[in-house]
Amino acid sequence: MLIQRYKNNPILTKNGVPYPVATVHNAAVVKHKNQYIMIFRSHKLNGRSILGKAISYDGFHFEVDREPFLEPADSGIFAEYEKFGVEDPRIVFIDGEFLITYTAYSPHGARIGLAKTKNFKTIHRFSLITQADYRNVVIFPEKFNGLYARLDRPHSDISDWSIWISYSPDLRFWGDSKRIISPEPYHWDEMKIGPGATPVKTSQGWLNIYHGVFATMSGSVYRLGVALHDLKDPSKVIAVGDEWILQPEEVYERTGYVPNVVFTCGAVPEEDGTIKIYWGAADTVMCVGIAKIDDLVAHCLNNQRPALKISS
Ligand code: M1P
Repeated sequence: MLIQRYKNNPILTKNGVPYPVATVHNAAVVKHKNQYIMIFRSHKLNGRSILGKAISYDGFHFEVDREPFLEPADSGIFAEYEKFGVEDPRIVFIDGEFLITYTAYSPHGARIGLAKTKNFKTIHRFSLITQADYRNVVIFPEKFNGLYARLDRPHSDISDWSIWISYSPDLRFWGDSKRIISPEPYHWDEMKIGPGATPVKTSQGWLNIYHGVFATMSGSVYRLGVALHDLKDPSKVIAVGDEWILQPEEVYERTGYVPNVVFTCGAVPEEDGTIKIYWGAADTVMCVGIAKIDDLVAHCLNNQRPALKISS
């Protein structure tokens, strides 16, 4: 098995949150100095989402702040586009600060907000960096030829729901967009795919842990897979692993608010060559598992499929 589930999963549930919430899921996690900082999504009891913060010293036991970390804005441009909630955060450390991308959900659709923090005590909303409808924006922790780069997943009624790349000189204006990985017909991710964790630098390429969705007669199944991107030009996909690396199997992944979902927004590489992969299970609780980075890279390289489907 590529990913060893932590024996005491789930690591965080609504019972660990000191304010009323129905779920704890789809969390970004980053390691900074000796702390693991988790920013997680929760449904409030009215069904709309907010973000909370939790801290850990071992990556497994998390203690949640007394108050939410980010709630929908109540004034200005962000208020208009966050009316239905803030969801699915990702964190990257670059240029001496943490960037948090999150879904800003409103009657106008799903957009991506970018907020900045230096210390996870104060947070500053910077810009809405997509129009509707986008989800799942992860920013690379390095620049390429002086430009920030991101992976994202636009929604479209015409094109399949694929992973795209875009670039920016200033984090506000993004362009040179290109579709680089598509869902594969009648594979585990044929319905849609989306970037998951912030890409992890390895000696053989950027490791992209993403989610893929398959529609069944009893609803969609969310699984995780991996792809490898060129270290100097991440728009070049070196390999996409043909098989998933994690699927819903445990009770806490198969039952809950949305059954049969494993969904990652963050992974933490460790100095010993392992990686802690965090995932929301059934949109209800948070889990973690450990993999070897080399195994995930080999999984991409040894059983590949084309990044873009042949017919597209
Ligand atoms: O319910 C499963 C997931 O559905 C959406 O993800 P996506 O649009 O990428 O398929 C999101 O609402 C996500 O938060 C949720 O976990």
